[in-house]
This record gives sequence, structure tokens and C-alpha cells, in this order.
Amino acid sequence: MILTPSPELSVVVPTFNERENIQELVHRLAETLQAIRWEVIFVDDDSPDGTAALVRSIAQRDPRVRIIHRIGRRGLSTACVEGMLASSAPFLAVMDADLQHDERILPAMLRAVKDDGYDIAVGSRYVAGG
Ligand SMILES: Nc1nc2c(ncn2[C@@H]2O[C@H](COP(=O)(O)OP(=O)(O)O)[C@@H](O)[C@H]2O)c(=O)[nH]1
Ligand SMILES: [Mg+2]
Repeated sequence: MILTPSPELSVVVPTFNERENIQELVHRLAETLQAIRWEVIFVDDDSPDGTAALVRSIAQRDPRVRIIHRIGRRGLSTACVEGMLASSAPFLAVMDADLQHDERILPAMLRAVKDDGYDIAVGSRYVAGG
């Protein structure tokens, strides 16, 4: 039996009406995480703009892309927690879907927790190298 190695990093992305940003975000993650086994878990609260349907169609072509589609639910933090709980990866990241967060710092954040022994890494505009 040939097993496909599972992801080392799950990027959890809560979404509400982010349809127009999904494809670009997946593209940017694929670019920046080339050296890492990764997946992205979108957690969508049944957005009226059809975000979940779009994610599902991308996921049909790309197994690194997953969707948790929540019905009758709202809430950014519970969406993040449920995405994290749906992952079996040893490392987790959470980011916005709206392209406000710089995905290019994800490899450095992963290194901080994986190699430098930190429990958590936080991206910030307000610290050097943030
Ligand atoms: N699943 C889910 N995602 C949400 C909800 N509210 C906001 N989001 C998403 O959470 C992320 C952060 O929201 P955003 O409006 O960008 O917050 P801001 O950057 O702090 O202004 C975005 O990807 C939103 O689409 C919600 O109720 N449920
Ligand atoms: Mg935002």
C-alpha cells in the first residue's frame, strides 16, 4: 500500500462572504508553502455569496483544499476552533481570507514553532521582523 504523507501544516481560514478572495489566497499559499506539506481548511458559515461552493469546486481539483460548511451557525472564533479540531497536522495556522494577512511569513512562523521550540507564533506589524 502506498500512503500519501499527510500535511505538516494546516492553515485554517474562517470565511464569510469571501468568494472573490478564495482562488487568490489558495494561489498565494501554494506559492509560499512550496517546501512544506500543507493544507488549507476553509470554515464557512453558509455565506450567501456561495463561498463554500467555490471552495468545494477548487477542492475537487486540489486535495490540499478542504471545506467545513457550517449551517445555521455564525462566529469567527468557533469557526477557527472547529477548523483546528478537524486537522490532524502537528502544526496549525489561522489567517483571514481577505488577503490582509501576509502569507509569506508562514514559513518563518512554522520554523519558530517547529525548530525554535516556541508554542505559538504571532504575526505583528509592531515588532521587528514581525
Ligand atoms: N466562518 C466565519 N468566518 C467569519 C465570520 N466573521 C468573519 N469571518 C471571517 O473571519 C476573517 C476575519 O474577518 P474580518 O472581517 O476580515 O475581520 P478584521 O480583519 O478584524 O476586520 C475573514 O476571513 C472573515 O471572512 C463568521 O461569523 N464566521
Ligand atoms: Mg480581515
